[in-house]
Amino acid sequence: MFLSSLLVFLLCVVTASRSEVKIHEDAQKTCSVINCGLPGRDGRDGPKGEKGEPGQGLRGLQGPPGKMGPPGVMGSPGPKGIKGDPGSSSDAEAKLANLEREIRSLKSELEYTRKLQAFSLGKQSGKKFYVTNGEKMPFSKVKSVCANLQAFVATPRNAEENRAIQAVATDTAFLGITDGETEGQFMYLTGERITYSNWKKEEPNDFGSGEDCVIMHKKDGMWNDISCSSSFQVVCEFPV
Ligand code: MFU
Ligand code: CA
Ligand code: CA
Repeated sequence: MFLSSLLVFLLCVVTASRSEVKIHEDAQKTCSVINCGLPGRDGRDGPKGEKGEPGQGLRGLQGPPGKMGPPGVMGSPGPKGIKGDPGSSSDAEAKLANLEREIRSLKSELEYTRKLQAFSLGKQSGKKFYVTNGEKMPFSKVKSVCANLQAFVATPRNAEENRAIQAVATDTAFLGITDGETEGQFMYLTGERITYSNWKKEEPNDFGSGEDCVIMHKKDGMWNDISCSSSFQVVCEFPV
C-alpha cells in the first residue's frame, strides 16, 4: 500500500515540473490536481443504456396454436365469378343428363315391349286388336275390366272383326252391344244403332224374363241375346 501511494505521489511531482497548461490537461486523465492523493470511492451507477441489437442465439421451439378467436363481422359481397367452362356441368345438369339417358332407355324398352306384344297378339297394322284373359264374368264386370285397360268391350262392326274376335276368344264371349235402352233396338256402347249383325237363327228372342246383352259363340261366331247377369268370357278391344 505504501509503495503504490508513493508511486502516485512521485508521478504527481514529475508531472508538476512540466508546463502549466500541460499539467491541467493531463490531470483530467490521471488524477485531480486538487485532490491528488489516495483514490476515492466508486461513483453512483450511470443512466440505463439503450436497448441492444437482437442476439444471434438459437430461437426456442414454436408453441402450440392458440384457441380460435371470436367470429368476425360479415364482409361485403365479393365480385361476380368468371363464367365456368362450357364443357363442365353443374350438379343439376348432371342429374338432368342422367334422367334424359334413363328416359331414352325406358323409351327403347317400351318400344321393344310393344313390338313383342303386337307380334304375340298377331296384331295387324291399321286394325283393332282384341285381348282376353279367359275369365268369365257378368257384363257389368266385363265393361269395368276393359275400361281399366283403357279399352272397350269387343264390338264387331263387320265380318272381318267378327272373325278376329272369334279367333281370340277361347269360349262364348260377351260383345259390346245391348238393347237395354229400348227393347229390340241393339246399340253399341257408344250409343249408335248397330250396322252389322251375325244373329243365330231365331235370335234375338229376349227369352224368359228378358235378354238385353249379346254373346258370340266360339264354335261358329254366331250371336245370341242373353241375360246381362249371366257370366261369359271377357274380350277387350283396343283401337287402331
Ligand atoms: C234360347 C236362347 C236364349 C237362351 C235359351 C236357353 O232360347 O235364345 O238366349 O240361351 O235358348 C230358346
Ligand atoms: Ca232384349
Ligand atoms: Ca236369346
